[in-house]
Amino acid sequence: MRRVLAGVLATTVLAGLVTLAAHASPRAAADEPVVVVSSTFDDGTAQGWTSRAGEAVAPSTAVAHGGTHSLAVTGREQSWQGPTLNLLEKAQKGIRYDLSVWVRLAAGEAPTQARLSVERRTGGTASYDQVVGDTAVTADGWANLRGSYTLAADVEFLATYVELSSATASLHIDDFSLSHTPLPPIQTDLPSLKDVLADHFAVGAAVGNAELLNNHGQLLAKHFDSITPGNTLKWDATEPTEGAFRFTDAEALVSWAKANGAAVRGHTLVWHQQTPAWVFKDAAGNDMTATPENKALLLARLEAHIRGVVGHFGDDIPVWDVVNEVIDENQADGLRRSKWFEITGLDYLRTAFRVAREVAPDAELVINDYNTNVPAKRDKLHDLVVRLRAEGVPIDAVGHQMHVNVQWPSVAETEAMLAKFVPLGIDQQITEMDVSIYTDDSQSYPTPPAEVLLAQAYRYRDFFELYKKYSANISSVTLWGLADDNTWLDSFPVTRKDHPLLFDTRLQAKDAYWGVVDPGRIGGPTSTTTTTTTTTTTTTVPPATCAVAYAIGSQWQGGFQGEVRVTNRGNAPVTAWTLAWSFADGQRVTQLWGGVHTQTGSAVSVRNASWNSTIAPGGSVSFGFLGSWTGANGKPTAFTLNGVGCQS
Ligand code: 9MR
Repeated sequence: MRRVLAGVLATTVLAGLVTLAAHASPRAAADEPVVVVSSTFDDGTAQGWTSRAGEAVAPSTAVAHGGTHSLAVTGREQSWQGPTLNLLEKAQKGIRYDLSVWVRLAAGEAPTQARLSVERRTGGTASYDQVVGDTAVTADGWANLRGSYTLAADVEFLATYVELSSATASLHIDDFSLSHTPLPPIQTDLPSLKDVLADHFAVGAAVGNAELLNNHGQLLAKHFDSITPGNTLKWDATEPTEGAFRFTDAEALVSWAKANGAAVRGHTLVWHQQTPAWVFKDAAGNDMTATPENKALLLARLEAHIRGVVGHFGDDIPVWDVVNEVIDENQADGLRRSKWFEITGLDYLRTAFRVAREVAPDAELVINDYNTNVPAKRDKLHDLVVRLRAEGVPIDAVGHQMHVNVQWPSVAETEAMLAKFVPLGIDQQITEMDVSIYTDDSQSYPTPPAEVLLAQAYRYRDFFELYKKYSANISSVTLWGLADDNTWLDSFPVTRKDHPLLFDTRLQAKDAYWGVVDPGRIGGPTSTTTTTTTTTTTTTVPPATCAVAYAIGSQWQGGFQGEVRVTNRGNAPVTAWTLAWSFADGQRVTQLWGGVHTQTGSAVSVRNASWNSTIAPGGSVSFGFLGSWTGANGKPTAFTLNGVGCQS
């Protein structure tokens, strides 16, 4: 099974509720968790939980994590058997849910491992998405399985379930919860990365299909003009069994890209990971050894795979990571000892590029690798590219993954990496960049320290400055993820929350974003993850030289989104501003972007963010906020800018 989302996110564990909450409202207030399902079994029923296939589930008082009951599961005969709950009417597409369940083995059972997964079916085809991977469980205590899941497809069946590595062990589960925390709107008033970088190179993000939807999709569309499917074009996703191609997920991404004017980077045709076992079985079904027959069979499979995948998408995918991670600088010849290499030598590389060029003559063909800044690896990659191109192998570009961190590598070493390939006259692409906040495996921050996030912002600034310097040689820069809510670094090299991207877990711009867009704004108060105080100097404006437009963008039970535009009608710039008003109906601002707010009673005061402190004559600034209300939600009618009344 493929891991869909890493799950080390803060989940609100809610115990004690028995009821199934009504359908989650996407208009619930941002940042307050909404519990969609809570199963405590304390009413002595199974609360909708059933067995997957014939095993018995029943409320039990033998053990309980909280309250009086758990759910006992007995009579299992297969490892995949276990308790399951139908979520079809409960979970919505495009919402990131937090799932949590407590698991304990029945008395006397030997320790084993438990997993939490989701089964979904579309058009009769089942997919199994793992939410929480193997977790040690015993009969002596409760283990918590907790992770996140976003449904990205239309489904006719949706259920979560717990399974064990042991085929027969009996178990208990308790205090299951399915909840989600609504996201604030994305910041629409920020410069788009793709506009800021338009003169230099395309800017991309690697995504899963869940990130094409709702707020994630809006953020992706606003900032990126290239997208890379993180997993859906890999061999295990596209040809899980020989000749049976599956393109549904990748097709959804390609359609989205077309509709939103983004290019697609195809990733990846040949890799030593995420390749199904059948690829390396010989004609008799045994593991291949290096024989001429097996070499011919493997190359034929490779050719069929590339014809199937590249041929399917044709012009819709104009660039392919044809081969991924084939260099091992610790080998004298620099070549990774993968199954591909062991059985075919260099011929898998020759075949892959030749066939890709035949099937997609106009596509750009890339050799992609990580740690290409490391001099030994860089040089081995360089020499391989030179050698193969001399033979006529059609390699058009070198992909530098750039999985880096806040300290490593140096900009100088990275520049040497780019410079090394310039004499080849070959295109270069940054294909998988992220900047981990960690510099060794022992670190783990419950909350990322402000100084580390600042250091990260300066790293982004420095790397993007370098890329711009080489922009004649670099056609695209792709980040390996959209926002910090979903990054492979949450589970690599150890499990801990990382924050390696430009947008935070609530999809708001980080200082890292400003590092790319406008380094002068690093450390400004718009950042949601650092606290920096700005000193404001007040410029007094003459009377009635401002105009304020206050609008309620949307309103729902108890909450609303406000949008405010302040225009300078005077002849002099306003170099720092504070806008004040009073709410008549007891409303409260709960979150604000594009400024810094305080509220005392009904009096609201919003001062500028660091980056919008100046309002030119005739110019305006905007900010938005989320608010709460009860009873009435009248619009304020009187505003002051720096203490002076405005038109409204
Ligand atoms: O982001 C991908 C993650 O979801 C997979 O679990 C992982 C392991 O196969 O692969 C990740 O992407 C990798 C990419 O395809 C190649 N370079 C390294 C990336 C991070 O592991």
